[in-house]
Amino acid sequence: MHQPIRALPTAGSIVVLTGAGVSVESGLPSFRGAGGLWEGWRLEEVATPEAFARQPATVQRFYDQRRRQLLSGVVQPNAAHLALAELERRWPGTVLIVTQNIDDLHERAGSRDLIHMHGELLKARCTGCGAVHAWRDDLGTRHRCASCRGADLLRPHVVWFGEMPLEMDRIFAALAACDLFVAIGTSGQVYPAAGFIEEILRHGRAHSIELNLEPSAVARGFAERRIGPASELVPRLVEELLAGDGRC
Ligand code: BJW
Ligand code: ZN
Repeated sequence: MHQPIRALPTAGSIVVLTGAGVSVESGLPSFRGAGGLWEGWRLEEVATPEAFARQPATVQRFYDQRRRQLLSGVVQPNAAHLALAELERRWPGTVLIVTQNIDDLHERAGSRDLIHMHGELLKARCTGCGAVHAWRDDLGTRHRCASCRGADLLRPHVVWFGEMPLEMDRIFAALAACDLFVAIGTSGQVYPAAGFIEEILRHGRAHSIELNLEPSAVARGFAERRIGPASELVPRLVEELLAGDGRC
């Protein structure tokens, strides 16, 4: 039923879904492994609009610390980010990366066709007028919007539980049309991303591969599962794809 990787069309279209696991080896912790708690809070207590309404200073501190860490200079793209950027440069078809991550490591590695479905840490959004601003400093609770100059808070431009992820129409169109779907370092516990493999199976045309340290919650849907660190598995997969042995 599934096409083996060697039967991919030479100029086929590839969709890559990435999760926190792709950035772990760059020094950014994942959400659900060890260290999944932040200052004793569960993620669901700091990543919801209700939490932001109740305790804006705490939620801002969570993101301010992560923004500082991202910009510290210590955190850099790893071999997995770099290999995906190389795939986009050299693959004769299309490579779309759909990341759930709010870091900018794919961009820094050189990826260009990229959707941040859960938003971006280096942007802030006005809760009044909705304007989105590039943002590299702490947000705290005292900054005001340069567009409307209103009294409403600026919030991180990220997607919290209960909010609609970004660019879903484009993502579903790409899933429907792709020849290969690869999921890297994501636990398969958060929807709608966890449901993308179902979408692939429903369309019945793409080969699918999961790369993870351990099988995700939705691993059984994938045609192939490869177990190991992203920094090793991703460069190996990219090499195989670019070698193109026996592709039609
Ligand atoms: C390695 C590795 C290495 C480690 N190499 N691998 C009941 C049932 C179904 C759904 C729902 C439900 N109740 C509520 C919902 C919906 C809800 C949801 O899914 N909740 C679940 C908890 C059940 N979803 C939503 O609310 C979403 N919106 C929504 O559904 O809107 C309606 C809609 C309907 C239909 C279509 C479209 C929309 C919004 C979800 C927003 C998630 N936001 C967060 C925070 C973002 C900002 C931030 O970063 O702070 O996004 S939560 C958090 O989880 C973050 C992540 O992007 C997301 C996914 O986590 P990820 O990336 O999978 O990380 P981990 O830590 O879980 O896993 C890491 C993996 O890496 C592990 O597997 C490791 O093994 C692996 N790994 N090291 C390779 N070196
Ligand atoms: Zn505004």
